[in-house]
Amino acid sequence: SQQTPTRRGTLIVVEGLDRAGKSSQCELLRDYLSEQGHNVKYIRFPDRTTPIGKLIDSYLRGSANQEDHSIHLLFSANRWELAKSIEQDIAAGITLIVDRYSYSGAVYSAAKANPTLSLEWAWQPEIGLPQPDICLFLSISAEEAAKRGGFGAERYENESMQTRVRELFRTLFERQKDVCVVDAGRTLEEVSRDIQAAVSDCVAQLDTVGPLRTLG
Ligand code: NYM
Ligand code: MG
Repeated sequence: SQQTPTRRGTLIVVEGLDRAGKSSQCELLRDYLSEQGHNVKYIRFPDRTTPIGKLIDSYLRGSANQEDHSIHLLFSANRWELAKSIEQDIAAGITLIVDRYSYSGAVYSAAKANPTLSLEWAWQPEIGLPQPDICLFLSISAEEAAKRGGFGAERYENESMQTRVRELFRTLFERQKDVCVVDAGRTLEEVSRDIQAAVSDCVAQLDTVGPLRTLG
C-alpha cells in the first residue's frame, strides 16, 4: 500500500524591535498551533548555545569586542549552521516558529552606520538560506516601546540604535514585499489574534506555495 507523503511544515519568522513582544507572541503562537494539532518547534536567533553562538553572546553582553563585519558574518554563520536542521524539520512536517532571522541580521548591523556596512552588503550572506513562508513584523512606535520600560543592558539596547533599527526595518520591508506587518502597540490578545489569522491563512495556502524556497 502507498504511504501518504508527509505534508511539509511551515517556516514562520517573527521579527521586530527589542520590547515589541516577540517572545510572548511566539509562545502564544506555539500554544495555539499545538492545540490545532501541529507538531511545533520554537527556536530563536541568535542561537547562543553553539560555539559561534557563544562568541555572539559574549559580544552582546559586552565582554568581548568584534569588528563590525566580522560579528555580522558570525550572526549569519549562526543561521547557516542551523539551515540543514531547519530544512529537515520542515520536510518532516514540523511547524517552525523562529524568533528573529535574517532581517534582524541585516538591520542591526547596517544600523551601526559603518560606511562599508550597508544594508545591501549586510543582506548578501543571507542569500540562499531557507526563506520563511511568512514573516510577521511586530511594529511598535518609539513612544510605545518607551512605555514598556527601560532598555536592557546588552549592546544595541539604546535609544539612538533602536531608532536607526526601526528606520532600517521599514526600508528593508518596503523592498521585501512579502512581510506581514502587525501593529504590536495593542494588547497581547489583540496582537495574537491577528498573528493567528495571518498564520492560518499561510498554512492553508502551503500546498499552492510548493517546497520551501530560499532567500534571494
Ligand atoms: N541581532 C540578532 C543581531 O544583531 N543580528 C542578528 O542576526 C540577530 C538574529 O541580537 N538586540 C541582535 C538583536 C538583539 C540581539 O537578540 C539579541 P534577542 O532576541 O534580544 O535575544
Ligand atoms: Mg533583546
